[in-house]
Amino acid sequence: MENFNAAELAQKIMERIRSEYKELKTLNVMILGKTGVGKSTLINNMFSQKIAETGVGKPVTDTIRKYEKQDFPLAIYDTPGLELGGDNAVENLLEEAIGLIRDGVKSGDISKAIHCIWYCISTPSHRFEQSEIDFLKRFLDETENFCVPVLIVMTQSYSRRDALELKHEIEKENLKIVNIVPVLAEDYDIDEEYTAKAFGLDRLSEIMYSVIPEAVQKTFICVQCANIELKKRKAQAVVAASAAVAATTGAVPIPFSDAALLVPEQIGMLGGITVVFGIPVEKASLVAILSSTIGTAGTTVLGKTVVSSILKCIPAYGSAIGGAISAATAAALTAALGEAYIALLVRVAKGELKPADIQSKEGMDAIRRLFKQRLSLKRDKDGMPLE
Ligand SMILES: Nc1nc2c(ncn2[C@@H]2O[C@H](COP(=O)(O)OP(=O)(O)OP(=O)(O)O)[C@@H](O)[C@H]2O)c(=O)[nH]1
Ligand SMILES: [Mg+2]
Repeated sequence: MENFNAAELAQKIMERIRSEYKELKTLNVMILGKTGVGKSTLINNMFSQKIAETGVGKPVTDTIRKYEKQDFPLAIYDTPGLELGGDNAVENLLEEAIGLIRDGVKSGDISKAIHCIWYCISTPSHRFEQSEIDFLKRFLDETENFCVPVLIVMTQSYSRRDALELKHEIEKENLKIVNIVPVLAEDYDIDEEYTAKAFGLDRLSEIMYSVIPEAVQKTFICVQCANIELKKRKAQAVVAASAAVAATTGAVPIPFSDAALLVPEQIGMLGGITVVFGIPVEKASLVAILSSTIGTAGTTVLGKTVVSSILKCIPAYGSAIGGAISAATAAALTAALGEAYIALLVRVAKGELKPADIQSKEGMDAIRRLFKQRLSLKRDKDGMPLE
């Protein structure tokens, strides 16, 4: 039997993470809107890497700039400094934006296509100006055949009442768009005493997820940081799938000595969850996580002693009968590990814990506690919690 230890396992998970990242198709988002409406602010608060903060981006055309970061599967096509005054710039932008969308579709390559377009209108402007309506109508008419979803994002919506009024006004135009989403990307200080809280990015995320091509949905979940629930949901699906496979593996009760059969599935699961969260996790953190849960360095993960010591404290699973763990136990162990890891990464995603702190005593105690708590839940035969 292969004798895994935490360091080896962590290495395998790191490799898995790298290969999963490589497989992600780049998500391409185009963002249109007049200068100062908050396009850059929106981008920087929607995605986990501050892609539009540094540098000026690469000019793709006269009016369009492309922002991307190495090893981050996202490209933003931004239109900074745009004034919609009915001059040449508008004509240029229309032509260039439409050309870019057309070329992407024609290439037949999903990585080159534009997958979603945000048209930003600033709520405090109070008006949906005629020049903007004309621009948008032409743009929508000429891109209709390419079937790229267009969302209107109402930025800087610190007054919800104004946002609602403007939203009604936009709705009257019956534009061929997917949705109109009011947002406030960052908290806004109205005066010394009153601050309007950021809102709406989670909803924008949810809507965007539902309209982009399936081939880039996984990428979107990874790169967006505005909707942690979305990440959690996707990660839970990874856990459910892995637990189900573990249950099959254990359908014939697994002798302790063969419990490592579960390991490939658990490597895939931990790698998959890491990519969903899009958080840079170090190898040392993975070692800490594995050591605090299913095994310590040098011992066989899920080996006899580990399994029996884990199971001793869970009456529901009894002592592993006849020196073997059952299918349900295999599924439960796998699910508990996955769920504990998700709970930990949620804390990191919310900024309650730094990625580097996973290796600290606090991080290790947290994951141990989470794992134990998850193990104590009653579960069905596929490892899913009953309550
Ligand atoms: N507090 C707060 N400020 C915002 C928000 N959105 C935009 N701003 C502010 O509005 C100003 C313009 O925002 P940008 O994001 O630079 O606008 P832009 O559309 O990228 O502008 P250009 O790049 O010139 O086209 C900045 O001072 C932002 O800080 C928001 O949601 N909250
Ligand atoms: Mg900008």
